[in-house]
Amino acid sequence: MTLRSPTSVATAVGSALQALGVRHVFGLVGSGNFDLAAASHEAGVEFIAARHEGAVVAMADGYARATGEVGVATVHQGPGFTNTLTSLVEATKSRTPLVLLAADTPHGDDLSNFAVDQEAMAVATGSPTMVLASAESALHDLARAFARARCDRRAVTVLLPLDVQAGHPGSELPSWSSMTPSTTGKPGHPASAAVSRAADLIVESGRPVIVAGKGAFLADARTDLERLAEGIGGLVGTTALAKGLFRGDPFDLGVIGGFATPATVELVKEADLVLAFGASLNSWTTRHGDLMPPGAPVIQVDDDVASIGVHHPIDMAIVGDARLTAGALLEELEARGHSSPGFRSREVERKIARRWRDEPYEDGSTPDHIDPRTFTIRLDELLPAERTVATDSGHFVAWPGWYLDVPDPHGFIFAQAFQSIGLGLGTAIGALVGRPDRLTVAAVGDGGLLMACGELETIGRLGRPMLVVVYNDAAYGAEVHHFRPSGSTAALVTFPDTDIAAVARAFGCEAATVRSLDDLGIVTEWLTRRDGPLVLDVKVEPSVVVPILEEAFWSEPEPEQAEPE
Ligand SMILES: Cc1ncc(C[n+]2csc(CCOP(=O)(O)OP(=O)(O)O)c2C)c(N)n1
Ligand SMILES: [Mg+2]
Repeated sequence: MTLRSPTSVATAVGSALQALGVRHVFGLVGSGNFDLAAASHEAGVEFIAARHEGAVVAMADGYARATGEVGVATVHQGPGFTNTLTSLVEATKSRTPLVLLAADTPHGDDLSNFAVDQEAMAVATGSPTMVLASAESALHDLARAFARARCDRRAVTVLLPLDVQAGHPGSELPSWSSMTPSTTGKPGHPASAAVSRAADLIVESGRPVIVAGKGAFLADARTDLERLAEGIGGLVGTTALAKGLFRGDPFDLGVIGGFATPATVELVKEADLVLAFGASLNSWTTRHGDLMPPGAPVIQVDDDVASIGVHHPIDMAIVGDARLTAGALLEELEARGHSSPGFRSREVERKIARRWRDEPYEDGSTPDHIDPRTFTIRLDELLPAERTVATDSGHFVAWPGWYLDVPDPHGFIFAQAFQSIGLGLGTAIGALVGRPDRLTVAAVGDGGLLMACGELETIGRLGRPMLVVVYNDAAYGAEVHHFRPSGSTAALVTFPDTDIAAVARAFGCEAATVRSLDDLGIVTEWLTRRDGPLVLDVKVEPSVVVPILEEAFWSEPEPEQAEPE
């Protein structure tokens, strides 16, 4: 069979990507997706080659999070596809708008080495899955996949069997395929009775707190939520996924949840009403419920009824878009003549102004290791405000979560719905490609870095300005700290130190080892030229442990994902 026909489905799909508005495709090419990738490249779509398919999908995921556009990935059939599974689950759980174009063995061919039931696997990840059934309908199905990804915010898998790819496409890309969704893809007007009941609770409250999640960010609700908060005297805060949403607001509590400052914890506990907008109130946001003010009613606003009351008990639900509901509530309260200073006082404003960097700590640095807090506080001062911070998973994540500010939620790529390590480097590369106007900072542990180490070659090859910060404790630190209290040996989760700077240099990156603040001169100097990637192998003092992890690990977390909608 040949796939080289200029009029094959493979080439038609590749060229159609340009017409669908795709600017970048992340991929790893084998014979099964070569023609598709080459055709898209020839059509003017930039192809970013990765070194592992797990990173291919992570890159498309990070790209979508950083830009708001659909991330597009392509892989070879069989092992090329199975290598994507972990990052595909992450994207699926996170409702990332993404299209994965995976080659597949021809219909009915079970004898190929590459044969495996890809459709069953894709379905098992939760990804809406389409198998291109015929050459006639191929472009129509492709358009449907993109519409679903874009408007419904889903990570869609499109399987392209080789026999269909070799056929002649029977139709053009349909004209509706360039449709753009309304802000959230849903009408989302709240019921007026619900708005009225919520207003009753708000009028009675003296210390309301608004928790905005990813749903509020996607609904573009910042201004309306701030106006509502001002009208009712409320404080505002976000989930981790909406970090940065209220940046600059004097009554912004910052992240409510695992990354919350002591002042935020104290103030949230004093609230007498919690209004959650597009936030599912999962166990990370509520710290297993500990953060929620006892006895205070909780109103949850979400345009997806399936998210209501899933993680935390609530007193009232409003099914509606976060922005429209905030506007409707404000209108109702204004009609009632309600306006209150509520929780807003000079004293509260002063308390809120206290960030993590203002909390005292005893510097644990030694001659060979730097205290990760000391390092990250200085890094935050050095970096430009226009930045994207993409993190991996692990014990270290608190340091960037606490100390690194971001300009808005597009600038914080926190792909933790599946809580996998090893995806952070890929999501950071996606953000780098999608938002070259911001400085991309990948914050990863040594364990996560080594899992995705081949992508250092991608970073070196791309040669674009990007900072990779490796919090290197020569251990799976999260596991060391997890099992320490039970007296278990750390031998299984500690390793000899790896010279990550040397590894990075071998892959074509500029790199430096950091053991003290004196070693950060290179960052200042590099920032003035930003002529390629810089990898920092930061030898962090392993005895500095995040207190919140102790709560997270030793208070039996619920078995659920870290996806605050
Ligand atoms: C794919 C995967 N494998 C294993 C784990 C379990 N795990 C969670 S954190 C962690 C250690 C991460 O080590 P590192 O990246 O060095 O960060 P650190 O915890 O040391 O700061 C491990 C193994 C996981 N979450 N995902
Ligand atoms: Mg580590």
